[in-house]
Amino acid sequence: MAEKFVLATHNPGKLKEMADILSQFGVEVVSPKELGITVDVEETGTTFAENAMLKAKAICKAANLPAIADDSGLCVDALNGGPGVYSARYGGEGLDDKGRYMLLLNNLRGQPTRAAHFASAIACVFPNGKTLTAEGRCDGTIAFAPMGEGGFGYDPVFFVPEKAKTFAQLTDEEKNEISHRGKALAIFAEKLATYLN
Ligand code: ITT
Repeated sequence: MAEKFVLATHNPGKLKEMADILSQFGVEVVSPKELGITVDVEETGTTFAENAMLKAKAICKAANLPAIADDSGLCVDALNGGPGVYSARYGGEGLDDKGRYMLLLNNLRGQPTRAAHFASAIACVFPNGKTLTAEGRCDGTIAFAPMGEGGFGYDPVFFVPEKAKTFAQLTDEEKNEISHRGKALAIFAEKLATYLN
């Protein structure tokens, strides 16, 4: 695929995963940073799909290139699906990734269920206005303590029963094979190939 796509994300962990996964499908990408684009998109949507579309539209307009965005989050059953679309802002501005997952562990103390899933919505917007979308999810549980050093965000506390490991204990390849983002991008890549042909 000769056309270049700009990845509409400022999250370095997400950017690396998206670039790695998309390269397997022959999709060439650049980061907003490489293009000197600093647009900060307000995520005013109530769903992952809405927020992904907002980000992809804004970055496509700024770059005049097709843009691919991911909006994702961790949905915890005992928290009625929270933090969900608020995952990046859980606990307020002052917290880092570790602060957020430690807060989550605290808030789950004594809860009868630790079931959770990660969700990812992908949106791609072309300068001609055409859009493509895809979604993926990965089921798991919230661990009782953080384990592993890999990945980013909530990975140290997201436990995948089939692997008997947290996302942070998997290699990048292992995570991408089963993750919400890996699944969503695989579906997206198929739709993209159909569209470009
Ligand atoms: P961009 O909007 O710039 O892409 P962001 O981090 O704000 O970056 P989101 O609004 O989609 O992105 O928030 C998703 C949050 O959900 C992210 O910051 C992580 O805390 C969490 N998250 C999503 N996918 C994850 C993954 O694979 N592993 C761990 N945490 C993840």
